Amino acid sequence: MMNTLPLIKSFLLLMRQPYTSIARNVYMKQSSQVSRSCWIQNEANYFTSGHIRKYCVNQTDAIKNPKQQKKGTGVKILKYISGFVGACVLTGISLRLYKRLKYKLKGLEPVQNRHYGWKHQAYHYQGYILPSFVAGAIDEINSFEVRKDDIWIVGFPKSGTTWLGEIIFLIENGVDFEKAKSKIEDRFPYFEYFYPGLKVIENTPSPRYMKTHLPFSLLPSDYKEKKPKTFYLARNPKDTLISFHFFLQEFFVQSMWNFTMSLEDYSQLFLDGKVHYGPWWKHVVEGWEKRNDDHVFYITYEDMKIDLHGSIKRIAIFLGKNLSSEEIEAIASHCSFEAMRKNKFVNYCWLKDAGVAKKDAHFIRKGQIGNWKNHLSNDLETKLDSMMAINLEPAGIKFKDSPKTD
Ligand code: PPS
Repeated sequence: MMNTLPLIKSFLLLMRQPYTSIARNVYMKQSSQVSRSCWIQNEANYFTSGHIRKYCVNQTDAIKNPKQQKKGTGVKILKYISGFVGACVLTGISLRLYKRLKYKLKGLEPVQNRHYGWKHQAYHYQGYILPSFVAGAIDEINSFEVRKDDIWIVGFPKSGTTWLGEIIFLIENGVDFEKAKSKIEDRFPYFEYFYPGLKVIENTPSPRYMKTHLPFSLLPSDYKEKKPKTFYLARNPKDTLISFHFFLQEFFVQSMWNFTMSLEDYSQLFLDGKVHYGPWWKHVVEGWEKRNDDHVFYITYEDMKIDLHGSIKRIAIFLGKNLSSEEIEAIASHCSFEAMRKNKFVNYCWLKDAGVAKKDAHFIRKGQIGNWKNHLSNDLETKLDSMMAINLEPAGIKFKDSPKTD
């Protein structure tokens, strides 16, 4: 060991600070107390830096006083821990800032709203509010390869997209109910959702069916060129709002976003255009403006509710299929509210089994026109009417009322 001493010393001189303490510890373990003490004194002469000198003197004291040494080790451990924690915090902050900058460059601005909390952020993007999982996939969405023979449903959340999806799927698949015996999210996926995901949809053989809650202006850039057959589905805002509020309260609550907002607060958020995929009116006006495009079929929840058979027939004609009255009847009966509510392939009951939704929740909940009348105050009703008067009337958009009220 004695032969290696000069080597260690030269090494220490060369490397100065970072490796000093490591080499010192190796040495300390292997030499006697006296020689250690002498060596440390010598070493103090070598190192002129104030920091090292202080360290060496401390070490000498520590040898003389083992209690002090123990205390010193404790302080050292604390220093390492606080250094580690500090580094983690700094890394976290840097990553957050990096993400923010990256998003900013893409035109995504986080929504400053206490209701969204820090876990479940929403982002402003080209005039809309997007949930964070959509914001995170914005590049993949933009570059998604659309095919001419795709069939799309575009509609604000809770407009009846699952219902319309089941109708289209049956029309497209020869009214074969056996083919409809698998989960709807696999047969008619939610385009921008993380299940099954854009990659899976991209690799699905044609014809592909997909539904999206994105407005027309945010569809993949390829969409405008390919012009696949698209259904735009709209629903009156009052029922949409009530349905959305129930959905957020009863589904996905435990895992993602502990949604506790009152209907009053949520309605205000809706009126401010700040719910996910909002502003609702902007979304609907965009859909309405496309209604005369050859590849677009504009339909409302109310149309389907008031005349399901007639709606199925019109949908089939748009898809280029000629259905017999028996086939229309069979689809209407399979897609009635009662039948769909019981159908495990479309009612998302597996979300309850997975513990994601409340046990007594129903995705296919009321299925009515005018259910809002049981929930909205007069004040909110007036505010929603005025929102429609300002934003929909100039475009000439109207929603049919319920033939019978609750
Ligand atoms: S989501 O989460 O955005 O995909 O929801 P979406 O499927 O678009 O809309 C859900 C609402 O559609 C109602 N629904 C039906 N109504 C009548 N008949 C049938 N067959 C039907 N299927 C679904 C569903 O009940 C939701 O509306 P509310 O008002 O909550 O009942």
